[in-house]
Amino acid sequence: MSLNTAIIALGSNIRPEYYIPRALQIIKTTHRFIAESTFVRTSPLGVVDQDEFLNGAVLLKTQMSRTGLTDWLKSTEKLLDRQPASDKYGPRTIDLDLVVWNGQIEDADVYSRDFLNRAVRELDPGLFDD
Ligand code: PH2
Ligand code: MG
Repeated sequence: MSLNTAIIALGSNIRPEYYIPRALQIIKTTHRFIAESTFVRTSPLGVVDQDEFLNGAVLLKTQMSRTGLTDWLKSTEKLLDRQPASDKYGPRTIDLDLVVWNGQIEDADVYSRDFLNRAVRELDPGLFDD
C-alpha cells in the first residue's frame, strides 16, 4: 500500500487556542502524522480589520487520494464550526488548505505568504532546491 505525502496549512482567528489543537488532534488520528511546524501569530492579510491569526502547517502521509484528502479537509472544517464562505478573507474558526502534494507545491500562497513559506521550509527544507 503506497502512501501519499502532503503538507496541510492550518489557520484560525476565532478561538485559535481551541480550534488549532482540535484540528491537529483530528489530523493526527486520521493520517500518519510526520511533523508539525512552529505555530505563529500573524497579522491578518486581505481583510486587515479582524483579529490576528494563528498559522502553521503539518506534514503527513495518507492513504487518501488528492480529492479524497481535499474533501476530508472540507468536512473537517465543517466539523470544527467553519461557517460557509461569507467572506473569502474574513474571520474563521479553522482553515485547512492542501499546500504541497507529493513534493509539488499546490497553493501559490506558499510563495506570497511569509509565514506559510517558513512553515513549509521547516517541514521540507529541500522542497525549494530544484
Ligand atoms: N487566511 C486568509 C485571509 N487572511 N491572514 C493571515 N494572517 N493568516 C491566514 O491564514 C489568512 C489571512 C484566507 O485564507
Ligand atoms: Mg487559506
